This record gives sequence, structure tokens and C-alpha cells, in this order.
Amino acid sequence: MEKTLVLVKPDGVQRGLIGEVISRLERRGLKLQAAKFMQVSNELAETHYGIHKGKTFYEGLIQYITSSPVMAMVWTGPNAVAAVRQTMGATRPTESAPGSVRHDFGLEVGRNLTHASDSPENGETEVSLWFNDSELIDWDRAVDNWIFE
Ligand code: IDP
Ligand code: MG
Repeated sequence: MEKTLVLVKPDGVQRGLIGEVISRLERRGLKLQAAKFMQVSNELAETHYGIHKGKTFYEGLIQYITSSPVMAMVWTGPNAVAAVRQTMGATRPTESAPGSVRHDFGLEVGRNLTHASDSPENGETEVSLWFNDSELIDWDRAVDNWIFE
């Protein structure tokens, strides 16, 4: 089943939105596999956002993600990547769909509250960057058959 890395970024943590984000993902039917509250190192930030190196917002992005703790999580489910990106909304809050997290809580792209992997391949890569295999819990959820076809 697809996996996706979700981060509640420092602004989401500071604003008390960890529970809100988890609640939306649980309500949707996605399944939690791992979670940790952590301070992101410069090294991890630079690896995670390596694709953006050289862009105008890169330095600010590294500063943002390392400025305060994040809640890092792995969520799984059918089409987990697309489902979570949809729940989070478009990168720019003013372009995100009403009802999405970035729409409902955000205004600026540089304070857009969450991260979610953008493809199944990047989901795998990001999950292994942020979590050890031993931290991923493969568990049976009683309602799985009522959510997963
Ligand atoms: P994503 O988080 O929706 O996948 P990306 O394009 O991968 O968006 O950008 C990574 C992160 O970099 C965004 O979530 C946002 O925090 C930040 N970012 C992207 N574009 C800008 C910008 O133009 N100004 C400031 N920050 C930006
Ligand atoms: Mg991205």
C-alpha cells in the first residue's frame, strides 16, 4: 500500500494544529504507521528540500523548517499520496481548495503549515529519510475492510 510522509511544519505546531491535521487524516480513513515530534537538523532539512536548492526561497525554507519542532508522520492507504495532497491543498494557500488545510488555516506559501510527499516514489524515499524501518508499525485496524476495498 502507498506510503506518504506528512509533516506538520513549525507554524502548524506553534498554532496548535497537530491534532487538527491528524484528525482530518484519520477521518479520511488513512492509516497511521509512524509518528515522531522532532527538531529538524540543518542536514535533514537540506536533504529533504535538496530539490529546491538554488531557488530564491530556499534559504528561507531551511530557516522555516528548522525554526521550531515539527510533527513527522507516515500515513498509508490506497492512493495515500494523492489523498493526502488533496487534504493539505495546493502549495499556495490562496490557490488551495476551500476545505483543505492550507486553505482553512493559511495565507502565505512560506507558512503553509504542512508537507506531504508528491509521488509514490518520493513517498518511499522521504519515509526512509525520516524514519528507520523499525519505527514503521504495520498493524491491523478493525475497520480496514470497511475503508479499503
Ligand atoms: P509542496 O510543499 O506543496 O510540495 P513545493 O513546491 O515542493 O511545495 O515547495 C516546498 C515548500 O517550499 C512549500 O511547501 C513552501 O513551504 C515553500 N515554498 C515553495 N514556494 C515558495 C515561494 O515561492 N516562497 C516561499 N516559500 C515557498
Ligand atoms: Mg514538494
